[in-house]
Amino acid sequence: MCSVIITKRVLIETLVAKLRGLPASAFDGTGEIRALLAEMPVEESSLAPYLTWNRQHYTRNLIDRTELYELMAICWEIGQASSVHNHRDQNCWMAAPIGRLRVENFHLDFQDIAAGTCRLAASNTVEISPAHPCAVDPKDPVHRVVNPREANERAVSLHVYSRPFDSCVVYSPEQGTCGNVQLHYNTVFGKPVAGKSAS
Ligand code: 2CO
Ligand code: FE2
Repeated sequence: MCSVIITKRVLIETLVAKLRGLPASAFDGTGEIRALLAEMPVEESSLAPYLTWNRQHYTRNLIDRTELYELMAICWEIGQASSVHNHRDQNCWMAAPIGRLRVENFHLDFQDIAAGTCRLAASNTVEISPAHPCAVDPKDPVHRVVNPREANERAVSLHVYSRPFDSCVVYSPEQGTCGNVQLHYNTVFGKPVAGKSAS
């Protein structure tokens, strides 16, 4: 006999209400929010106000932001990927309510941000799907996210960052270079941000 576990999907508003009700301590480790995202996969249609697409770059769409956390939907066209980057020592959880994404983790041997130099090597790879959210490892947080061309479908990931951050360090493993970059939203609470093209 085999059994299949089917988890009922929730509206994004339900996840937001749950996150807003959590104490600060819930965001300290990675276990609690990861379990929450696995228990509460989000219903695709409730994300409609937050889905914008750009052929040049993945889009960042803010859904909720408090002092403790920010929640965004990131929309990935087929084949799009992020740079290799960190999260400014903030915790991060990712779920993929639409499509499947590959998280490629890197181990940072050394970095000198002022000099713009670093050395890092690929470590492991994790797939995120509706049933399998993941947390970035706070001890080894450098990664990139890829919507593989072979998957041949758009993907949407939900990101919880605690606390919010608006810049990160981007690395080139091949060239051994790194530097700060500013992060921008394409939409905020469902409304386009001036100067950020999306469709
Ligand atoms: N951290 C990147 C961003 O916020 C997306 S890659 O997944 O964590 O733009
Ligand atoms: Fe990231």
